[in-house]
Amino acid sequence: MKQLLRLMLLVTVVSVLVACTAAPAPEATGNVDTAPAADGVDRSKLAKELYFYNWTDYVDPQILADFEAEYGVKVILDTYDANEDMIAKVAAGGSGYDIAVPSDYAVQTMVNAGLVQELDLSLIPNLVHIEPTLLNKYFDEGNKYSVPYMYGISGIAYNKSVFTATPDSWAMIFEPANIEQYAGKFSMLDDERESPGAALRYLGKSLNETDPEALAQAQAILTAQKQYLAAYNSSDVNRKMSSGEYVMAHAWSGAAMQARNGLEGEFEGNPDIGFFIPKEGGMIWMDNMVILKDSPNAYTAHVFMNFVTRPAVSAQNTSYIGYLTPNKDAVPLLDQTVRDLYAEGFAPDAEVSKRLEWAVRNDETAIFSDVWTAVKGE
Ligand code: SPD
Repeated sequence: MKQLLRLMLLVTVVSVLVACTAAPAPEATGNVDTAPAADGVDRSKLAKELYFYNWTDYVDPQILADFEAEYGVKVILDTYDANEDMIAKVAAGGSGYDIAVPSDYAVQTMVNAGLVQELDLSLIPNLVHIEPTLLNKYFDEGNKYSVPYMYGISGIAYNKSVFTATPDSWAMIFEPANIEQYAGKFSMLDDERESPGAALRYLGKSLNETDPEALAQAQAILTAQKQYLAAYNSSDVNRKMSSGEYVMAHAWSGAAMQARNGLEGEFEGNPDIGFFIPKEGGMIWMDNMVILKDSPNAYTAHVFMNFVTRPAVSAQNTSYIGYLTPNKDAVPLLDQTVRDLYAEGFAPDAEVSKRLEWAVRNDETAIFSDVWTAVKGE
């Protein structure tokens, strides 16, 4: 009996020791000095690190440094260049990321696949600064899962010193007679919704068209174009346009803006770069912060989302990356250079807005993966 009691005592002592020395949980390991501060953030609940999975060239490093200075949380950034790549990595499980930034239709995909968690909107009061028409969008009514990060448009970036006439059509980048002479000097976005979508608009169709005949025509346009392309490229169009390696490119507005304006600390801008949305129309899209279902640091992720949605932070971030902020109270704070370039076509005016279309996701749109695989020959 005595031996049994001794054994039980030993087990209890060992358990207590293990509990005291075991690795701490991911969150609540950071700053344990204060209770909730005036800003409502409970520092004792913050993690030391936050894992942010975002698009390439899509955040000003300074705002990450500012977040760390204010909250003591280091943001570890990893990047991707396509929604589908990001989703595949997250879906595989154990990614370790806390926040990702899917585009509109990809938010729906992630919600349907159970990859994201519902937000506690009481922790994101800065949502009041978001332009109301960019909340409650079709891909996340009520913003139960996502907070708008940046939006943009997809068109053609071009070098004005090469093209003397002002271009206005997708023919510039699709018509064999126009592109032969620029073989190896232009690219299309490496994106299963963007490039087929551009070809569909060139054909006068919706970029969400899934009619097999229309898709076959779009596929034929892309296949005929392929031999002249330098690459399908979504990662460094900004650098290659800026350096002159490409003379034109299917591009996101912010990548074109970076080619024109430069990216501080990364590369110089090129004053000859222009950007336009073809008369046949193009895509408008919005990228949104979500917290992954298996995020180890969900409280800290909410605090980061609220920080990024402060008007001054969003304005600084937008002035650096050159996309469009959904934050209405950040707009008056943007750099004048960026606002001047918006007026030159790097943002849509009322007229251009009429020919923009959002990508939607439904049971039929999975066919775009097949079209894209066939075009790329993978
Ligand atoms: N380099 C940042 C790119 C952001 C692009 N957003 C995705 C648009 C998807 N149609």
